[in-house]
Amino acid sequence: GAPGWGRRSKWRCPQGRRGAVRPGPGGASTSAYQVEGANLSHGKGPSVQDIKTVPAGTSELDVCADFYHRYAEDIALMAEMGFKTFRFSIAWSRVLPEGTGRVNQEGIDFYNNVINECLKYRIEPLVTMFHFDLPAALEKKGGWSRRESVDEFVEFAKLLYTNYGDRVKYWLTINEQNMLTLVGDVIGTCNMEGVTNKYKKLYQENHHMLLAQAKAMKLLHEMCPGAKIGPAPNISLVYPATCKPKDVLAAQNFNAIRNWLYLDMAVYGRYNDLVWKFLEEHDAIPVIEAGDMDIMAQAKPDFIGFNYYNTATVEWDDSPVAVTDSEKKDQQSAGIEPGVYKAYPNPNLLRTEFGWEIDPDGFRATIREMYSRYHLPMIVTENGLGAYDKLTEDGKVHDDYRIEYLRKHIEQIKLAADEGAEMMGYCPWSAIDLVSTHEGITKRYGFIYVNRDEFDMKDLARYRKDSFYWYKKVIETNGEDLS
Ligand code: BGP
Repeated sequence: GAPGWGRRSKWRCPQGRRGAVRPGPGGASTSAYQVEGANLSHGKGPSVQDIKTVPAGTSELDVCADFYHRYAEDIALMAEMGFKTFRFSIAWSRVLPEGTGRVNQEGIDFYNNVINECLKYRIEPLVTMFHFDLPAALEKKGGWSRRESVDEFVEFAKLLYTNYGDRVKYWLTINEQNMLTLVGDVIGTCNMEGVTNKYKKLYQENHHMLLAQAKAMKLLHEMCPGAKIGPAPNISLVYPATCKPKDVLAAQNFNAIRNWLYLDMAVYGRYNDLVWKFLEEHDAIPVIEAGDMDIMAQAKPDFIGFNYYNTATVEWDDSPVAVTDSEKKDQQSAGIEPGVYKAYPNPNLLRTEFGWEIDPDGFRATIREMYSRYHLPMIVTENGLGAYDKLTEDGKVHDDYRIEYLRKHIEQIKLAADEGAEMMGYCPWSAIDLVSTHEGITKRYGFIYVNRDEFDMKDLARYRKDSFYWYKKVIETNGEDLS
């Protein structure tokens, strides 16, 4: 076979730094608003997640997994699994209740405690600065659509580097900025009241986020030499539905809009050409001030963090541009971007209980494509299976389906690493059960079961799932033993 194929897989440690995130599987992820609870107490201001109407049949965010009070117990369990890395996010409105200005010391102390607890076990904290939870006070002023949002994010970043930069060496800027732009309505971050051109609003917000990210990356390098930072988009390769040339063009269109826009900007500081054309056609070119593009060209990520759950498949689309609101709605729910692409259910893939396509080979294809475009070390910041786990009478959770999902995905990263991709690590979603973005806490992802139902908080006790013991062994053997 080709050179490299069939060699014993290895995970490469970028630049061989001392004290770097140790390569290989060995961590997992959470986000503040989904795991912490205590969302309106201990001095925390509301975020956009706390002012949204939660989807029918799903729980509020006041308890979640109660990580705010049980972080020490939870991190001890992560240490028992052998975690090398724990990815968590900082709730902006816990440290800055109004988004800017006044600091909530209790919030600062909470994350100090979380970080110190990780370090006690030699777990490397990998901190996401912003995971879907813009302070509500800023949203009320217009959120990311205002130019001021760039400076507000930089102020927040500076506060984090000042307080935690002595111990946190790995940072992620914005979780799934691409999903905020594409499906903000599902995540609960999208306010379209009175908006006539949604693209104009969304891509202006996007421009501000890109600029804020660039400034935050630059600031970290100035304030904390040696610390590493990267973006954390959700990257999934888009397949053409068939080998019809027009389907390939549609796949290129959606790849650009869904994936490359975000990484081309973060890595090369340039707008993707296909997206630029798309924005022109929709009268949605963002306002770009003098100097913006220079800042974005200068700021460089040290690595790419990315979330991967599944690939996407599209076909060519000839639909006419929708005129009425109901036509627009219909097109949106059918996954149609008129004249650009149309979603296509991939008949070759199995699905989870929640209807998500499962595609381990696509994981490898995605990694290959990213590495050939960007040549930066990569860390998987999310990947995992949401399911209705059941706790047995004797306190067990037999989640063999999750083990199988993770095994198949780890196999593919090992192959990708063997082909040359620099993989820094693997942090699946989620370390512990937490509230899903829109499907409640009964859609579970964790290695650790949290004993509560959607509305009955029970005792919130922690139980080790079968996947807990399995992952412990995977970490111990650095991904060699996946049985
Ligand atoms: C990602 C988000 C996470 C997480 C995960 C699972 O998009 O970054 O916050 O929730 O998806 O999605 P869901 O909770 O919808 O099942």
